[in-house]
Amino acid sequence: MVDPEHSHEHPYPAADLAARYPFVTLETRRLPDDEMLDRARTFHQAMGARRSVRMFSSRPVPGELIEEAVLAASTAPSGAHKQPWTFVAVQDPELKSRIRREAEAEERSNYLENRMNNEWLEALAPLGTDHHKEFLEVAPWIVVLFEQRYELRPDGSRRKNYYVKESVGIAAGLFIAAIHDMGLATLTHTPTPMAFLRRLLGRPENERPFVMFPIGHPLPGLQVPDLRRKSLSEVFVEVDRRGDGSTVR
Ligand code: IYR
Repeated sequence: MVDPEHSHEHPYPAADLAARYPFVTLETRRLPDDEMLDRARTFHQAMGARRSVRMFSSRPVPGELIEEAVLAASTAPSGAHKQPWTFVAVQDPELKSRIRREAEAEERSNYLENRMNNEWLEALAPLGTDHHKEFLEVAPWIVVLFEQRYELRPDGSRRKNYYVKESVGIAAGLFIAAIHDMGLATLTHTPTPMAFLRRLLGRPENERPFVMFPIGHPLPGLQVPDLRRKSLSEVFVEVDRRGDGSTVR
Protein backbone atom coordinates (compact mmCIF):
# COMPACT_ATOMS: atom_id res chain seq x y z
CA MET A 1 0.00 0.00 0.00
CA VAL A 2 2.86 2.37 -0.71
CA ASP A 3 1.74 5.11 -3.04
CA PRO A 4 4.64 6.63 -4.94
CA GLU A 5 2.47 9.69 -5.68
CA HIS A 6 1.23 10.56 -2.23
CA SER A 7 2.00 9.50 1.29
CA HIS A 8 -1.17 9.71 3.34
CA GLU A 9 -1.21 11.49 6.63
CA HIS A 10 -4.48 9.79 7.57
CA PRO A 11 -4.57 6.32 6.05
CA TYR A 12 -8.02 4.74 5.81
CA PRO A 13 -8.96 2.57 7.53
CA ALA A 14 -7.08 3.56 10.66
CA ALA A 15 -5.73 0.56 12.57
CA ASP A 16 -8.35 0.71 15.34
CA LEU A 17 -11.17 0.94 12.78
CA ALA A 18 -9.84 -2.07 10.87
CA ALA A 19 -9.64 -3.94 14.15
CA ARG A 20 -13.33 -3.33 14.87
CA TYR A 21 -14.96 -3.66 11.44
CA PRO A 22 -14.21 -5.86 8.45
CA PHE A 23 -12.39 -4.36 5.49
CA VAL A 24 -11.37 -5.92 2.18
CA THR A 25 -9.01 -4.82 -0.53
CA LEU A 26 -10.77 -3.19 -3.46
CA GLU A 27 -9.82 -4.44 -6.91
CA THR A 28 -8.55 -1.43 -8.77
CA ARG A 29 -7.28 -0.97 -12.27
CA ARG A 30 -5.21 1.68 -13.86
CA LEU A 31 -6.02 2.43 -17.49
CA PRO A 32 -4.04 4.73 -19.74
CA ASP A 33 -5.62 8.17 -20.24
CA ASP A 34 -6.38 7.56 -23.91
CA GLU A 35 -8.21 4.33 -23.15
CA MET A 36 -10.20 6.09 -20.44
CA LEU A 37 -11.14 8.78 -22.92
CA ASP A 38 -12.29 6.14 -25.41
CA ARG A 39 -14.41 4.49 -22.76
CA ALA A 40 -15.82 7.80 -21.56
CA ARG A 41 -16.86 8.75 -25.10
CA THR A 42 -18.39 5.33 -25.74
CA PHE A 43 -20.38 5.57 -22.52
CA HIS A 44 -21.51 9.11 -23.27
CA GLN A 45 -22.61 8.03 -26.74
CA ALA A 46 -24.53 5.03 -25.39
CA MET A 47 -26.30 7.16 -22.77
CA GLY A 48 -26.89 9.89 -25.33
CA ALA A 49 -29.05 7.46 -27.29
CA ARG A 50 -31.44 7.05 -24.35
CA ARG A 51 -34.82 8.67 -24.67
CA SER A 52 -37.92 8.63 -22.54
CA VAL A 53 -40.34 6.36 -24.38
CA ARG A 54 -44.14 6.53 -24.31
CA MET A 55 -44.92 4.01 -27.05
CA PHE A 56 -43.97 0.46 -26.12
CA SER A 57 -44.21 -2.84 -27.93
CA SER A 58 -46.25 -5.44 -26.06
CA ARG A 59 -43.50 -8.00 -26.83
CA PRO A 60 -42.79 -9.89 -23.58
CA VAL A 61 -39.65 -9.17 -21.56
CA PRO A 62 -38.18 -11.92 -19.35
CA GLY A 63 -38.38 -11.10 -15.65
CA GLU A 64 -34.72 -11.96 -15.24
CA LEU A 65 -33.83 -8.80 -17.18
CA ILE A 66 -35.82 -6.67 -14.75
CA GLU A 67 -34.09 -8.41 -11.84
CA GLU A 68 -30.65 -7.68 -13.31
CA ALA A 69 -31.54 -4.00 -13.70
CA VAL A 70 -32.67 -3.89 -10.07
CA LEU A 71 -29.40 -5.47 -8.97
CA ALA A 72 -27.47 -2.86 -10.98
CA ALA A 73 -29.59 -0.07 -9.46
CA SER A 74 -28.97 -1.47 -5.99
CA THR A 75 -25.25 -0.84 -6.41
CA ALA A 76 -26.05 2.86 -5.92
CA PRO A 77 -24.28 4.57 -3.04
CA SER A 78 -26.72 5.37 -0.23
CA GLY A 79 -26.71 7.23 3.07
CA ALA A 80 -24.98 5.05 5.69
CA HIS A 81 -25.29 2.21 3.15
CA LYS A 82 -28.93 1.74 4.10
CA GLN A 83 -30.08 1.10 0.51
CA PRO A 84 -33.47 2.60 1.37
CA TRP A 85 -35.36 1.41 -1.70
CA THR A 86 -37.77 -1.28 -2.87
CA PHE A 87 -38.38 -2.00 -6.55
CA VAL A 88 -41.86 -3.46 -7.04
CA ALA A 89 -42.39 -5.14 -10.41
CA VAL A 90 -45.81 -5.82 -11.94
CA GLN A 91 -46.58 -7.77 -15.08
CA ASP A 92 -50.09 -8.96 -14.22
CA PRO A 93 -52.44 -7.36 -16.81
CA GLU A 94 -55.28 -6.91 -14.30
CA LEU A 95 -53.03 -5.09 -11.83
CA LYS A 96 -51.50 -2.97 -14.59
CA SER A 97 -55.04 -1.96 -15.66
CA ARG A 98 -55.88 -0.94 -12.12
CA ILE A 99 -52.69 1.13 -11.93
CA ARG A 100 -53.55 2.77 -15.24
CA ARG A 101 -57.07 3.56 -14.11
CA GLU A 102 -55.95 5.24 -10.89
CA ALA A 103 -53.02 7.03 -12.53
CA GLU A 104 -55.32 8.43 -15.21
CA ALA A 105 -57.83 9.58 -12.59
CA GLU A 106 -55.10 11.60 -10.83
CA GLU A 107 -53.71 12.92 -14.08
CA ARG A 108 -57.14 13.96 -15.30
CA SER A 109 -57.33 16.28 -12.27
CA ASN A 110 -53.81 17.52 -13.00
CA TYR A 111 -54.30 18.23 -16.67
CA LEU A 112 -57.99 19.02 -16.96
CA GLU A 113 -59.01 20.38 -13.54
CA ASN A 114 -56.27 22.95 -13.03
CA ARG A 115 -54.10 21.05 -10.58
CA MET A 116 -51.21 21.99 -12.88
CA ASN A 117 -50.93 25.72 -13.52
CA ASN A 118 -50.54 27.30 -16.95
CA GLU A 119 -46.80 27.78 -16.66
CA TRP A 120 -46.41 24.07 -16.01
CA LEU A 121 -48.74 23.08 -18.85
CA GLU A 122 -46.80 25.37 -21.20
CA ALA A 123 -43.50 23.78 -20.16
CA LEU A 124 -44.96 20.38 -21.02
CA ALA A 125 -46.57 21.43 -24.30
CA PRO A 126 -43.62 20.36 -26.53
CA LEU A 127 -43.73 16.91 -24.95
CA GLY A 128 -47.43 16.58 -25.66
CA THR A 129 -48.16 14.65 -22.48
CA ASP A 130 -51.73 14.38 -21.33
CA HIS A 131 -53.86 12.33 -18.96
CA HIS A 132 -53.91 9.24 -21.18
CA LYS A 133 -51.49 6.64 -19.82
CA GLU A 134 -52.05 3.71 -22.19
CA PHE A 135 -48.39 2.75 -21.88
CA LEU A 136 -49.14 1.51 -18.36
CA GLU A 137 -51.08 -1.37 -19.92
CA VAL A 138 -49.09 -1.90 -23.11
CA ALA A 139 -45.62 -2.10 -21.57
CA PRO A 140 -45.05 -5.67 -20.34
CA TRP A 141 -43.69 -4.44 -17.01
CA ILE A 142 -44.31 -1.64 -14.58
CA VAL A 143 -41.67 -1.18 -11.90
CA VAL A 144 -42.56 1.14 -9.04
CA LEU A 145 -39.61 2.41 -7.03
CA PHE A 146 -40.48 3.02 -3.38
CA GLU A 147 -38.35 5.02 -0.96
CA GLN A 148 -38.09 3.62 2.55
CA ARG A 149 -38.59 6.72 4.69
CA TYR A 150 -37.36 4.69 7.65
CA GLU A 151 -36.48 1.06 8.20
CA LEU A 152 -39.24 -1.05 9.70
CA ARG A 153 -37.76 -3.97 11.62
CA PRO A 154 -39.67 -7.28 11.84
CA ASP A 155 -40.42 -6.52 15.54
CA GLY A 156 -42.12 -3.27 14.45
CA SER A 157 -39.34 -0.96 15.66
CA ARG A 158 -38.05 1.84 13.44
CA ARG A 159 -34.52 2.75 12.39
CA LYS A 160 -33.61 5.98 10.69
CA ASN A 161 -32.57 6.10 7.05
CA TYR A 162 -30.41 8.94 5.79
CA TYR A 163 -30.41 11.00 2.60
CA VAL A 164 -33.31 8.91 1.36
CA LYS A 165 -34.29 11.06 -1.63
CA GLU A 166 -30.70 11.45 -2.79
CA SER A 167 -30.01 7.72 -2.43
CA VAL A 168 -33.19 6.64 -4.20
CA GLY A 169 -32.61 9.23 -6.92
CA ILE A 170 -29.17 7.80 -7.63
CA ALA A 171 -30.58 4.25 -7.68
CA ALA A 172 -33.26 5.42 -10.13
CA GLY A 173 -30.56 6.81 -12.41
CA LEU A 174 -28.61 3.59 -12.39
CA PHE A 175 -31.81 1.63 -13.04
CA ILE A 176 -32.59 3.76 -16.08
CA ALA A 177 -29.03 3.32 -17.35
CA ALA A 178 -29.22 -0.47 -16.88
CA ILE A 179 -32.56 -0.72 -18.68
CA HIS A 180 -31.23 1.36 -21.56
CA ASP A 181 -27.95 -0.53 -21.75
CA MET A 182 -29.76 -3.87 -22.23
CA GLY A 183 -31.76 -2.42 -25.13
CA LEU A 184 -35.04 -1.84 -23.32
CA ALA A 185 -36.82 1.46 -22.87
CA THR A 186 -38.56 3.18 -20.02
CA LEU A 187 -40.15 6.42 -18.89
CA THR A 188 -39.86 8.13 -15.52
CA HIS A 189 -43.52 8.52 -14.72
CA THR A 190 -44.90 10.26 -11.64
CA PRO A 191 -48.70 10.30 -11.65
CA THR A 192 -49.27 12.83 -8.89
CA PRO A 193 -50.18 12.18 -6.13
CA MET A 194 -48.86 8.61 -6.18
CA ALA A 195 -50.15 7.42 -2.82
CA PHE A 196 -52.57 4.99 -4.52
CA LEU A 197 -49.59 2.84 -5.50
CA ARG A 198 -48.81 1.92 -1.91
CA ARG A 199 -52.37 0.70 -1.46
CA LEU A 200 -52.64 -1.11 -4.82
CA LEU A 201 -49.31 -2.84 -4.36
CA GLY A 202 -49.79 -3.63 -0.67
CA ARG A 203 -46.61 -1.94 0.51
CA PRO A 204 -45.87 -1.25 4.20
CA GLU A 205 -46.32 2.13 5.89
CA ASN A 206 -42.61 3.03 5.82
CA GLU A 207 -42.57 2.99 2.01
CA ARG A 208 -43.58 5.87 -0.24
CA PRO A 209 -43.73 5.73 -4.05
CA PHE A 210 -40.85 7.71 -5.57
CA VAL A 211 -41.22 7.14 -9.31
CA MET A 212 -42.65 4.49 -11.61
CA PHE A 213 -41.17 2.97 -14.73
CA PRO A 214 -43.16 1.35 -17.53
CA ILE A 215 -40.59 -0.93 -19.18
CA GLY A 216 -40.53 -2.76 -22.46
CA HIS A 217 -39.17 -2.80 -25.98
CA PRO A 218 -39.66 0.53 -27.67
CA LEU A 219 -42.33 0.36 -30.40
CA PRO A 220 -40.38 0.17 -33.68
CA GLY A 221 -40.54 3.48 -35.53
CA LEU A 222 -41.84 5.42 -32.56
CA GLN A 223 -41.46 9.19 -32.48
CA VAL A 224 -39.97 11.24 -29.67
CA PRO A 225 -39.73 15.01 -29.30
CA ASP A 226 -36.78 16.50 -31.15
CA LEU A 227 -35.01 17.60 -27.99
CA ARG A 228 -31.47 18.93 -27.70
CA ARG A 229 -29.38 18.36 -24.64
CA LYS A 230 -27.52 21.23 -23.04
CA SER A 231 -23.95 21.71 -24.21
CA LEU A 232 -21.03 21.21 -21.85
CA SER A 233 -20.63 24.95 -21.26
CA GLU A 234 -24.27 25.17 -20.18
CA VAL A 235 -23.93 22.52 -17.50
CA PHE A 236 -20.29 22.66 -16.48
CA VAL A 237 -17.92 25.17 -15.02
CA GLU A 238 -14.44 24.64 -13.73
CA VAL A 239 -13.62 27.09 -10.98
CA ASP A 240 -10.08 28.30 -10.53
CA ARG A 241 -8.69 30.12 -7.52
CA ARG A 242 -10.48 33.33 -8.49
CA GLY A 243 -13.70 31.51 -7.68
CA ASP A 244 -15.63 33.71 -10.12
CA GLY A 245 -16.91 30.90 -12.30
CA SER A 246 -14.57 31.71 -15.20
CA THR A 247 -13.14 28.63 -16.84
CA VAL A 248 -9.46 27.91 -16.79
CA ARG A 249 -9.32 26.89 -20.42
N1 IYR B 1 -46.93 13.60 -14.03
C1 IYR B 1 -47.54 14.07 -15.24
C2 IYR B 1 -47.02 15.37 -15.71
C3 IYR B 1 -45.62 15.47 -16.19
C4 IYR B 1 -44.78 16.32 -15.53
C5 IYR B 1 -43.52 16.54 -15.98
I1 IYR B 1 -42.38 17.90 -15.04
C6 IYR B 1 -43.05 15.85 -17.12
O1 IYR B 1 -41.77 16.07 -17.58
C7 IYR B 1 -43.90 15.00 -17.79
C8 IYR B 1 -45.19 14.80 -17.30
C9 IYR B 1 -47.50 13.01 -16.34
O2 IYR B 1 -46.83 12.01 -16.15
O3 IYR B 1 -48.13 13.19 -17.36
